[in-house]
Amino acid sequence: MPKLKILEFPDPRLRTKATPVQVVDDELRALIDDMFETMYDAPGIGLAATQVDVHKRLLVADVSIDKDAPYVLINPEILEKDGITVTDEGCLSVPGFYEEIERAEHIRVRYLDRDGIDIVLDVHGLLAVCIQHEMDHLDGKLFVDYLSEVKRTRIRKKLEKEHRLLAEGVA
Ligand code: QAP
Ligand code: CO
Repeated sequence: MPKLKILEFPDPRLRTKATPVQVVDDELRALIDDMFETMYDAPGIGLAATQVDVHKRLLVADVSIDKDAPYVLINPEILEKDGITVTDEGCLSVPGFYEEIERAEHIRVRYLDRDGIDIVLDVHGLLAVCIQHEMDHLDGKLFVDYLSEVKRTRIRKKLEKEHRLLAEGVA
């Protein structure tokens, strides 16, 4: 069983703007481990702390096939972006829905790793897309915000109905 519960759209807590991490300590590393367990269990390729109702600027990602390339980004900042790429994106907080989203193809990102070491990394492809998606979560933004209001409303109503049925004990 994963330790953490993932908030689902349209939960208003997903709109919280996360605050910077002040210290990278063992307590934070325990949260990071729980986030990886929750992400791998789902299974997913990225998870932001916001999605587990912890409003700190922290995300985890692993886009590898073998699930052996974990990334932890604490207080991430994008220094540079270029190019455009379109990806069929999903989100653990919007289960069952996938849409094509445009993002930068390449980013240079600065962050602290799980040891609190300052890193600058050039990333492209799916990992770059995933980091941008997860960084949006830290600002209370979801991929559905890039869609038309009609599409977003349709997704919201379907998930609200699912949540209602689950609460009633159906399904
Ligand atoms: C973000 O999303 C991402 O609907 C991470 O039923 C996704 O890990 C960035 C998932 C794609 C770029 C491309 C979604 C699992 C996982 C679902 C995820 C679902 C089960 C989403
Ligand atoms: Co997401």
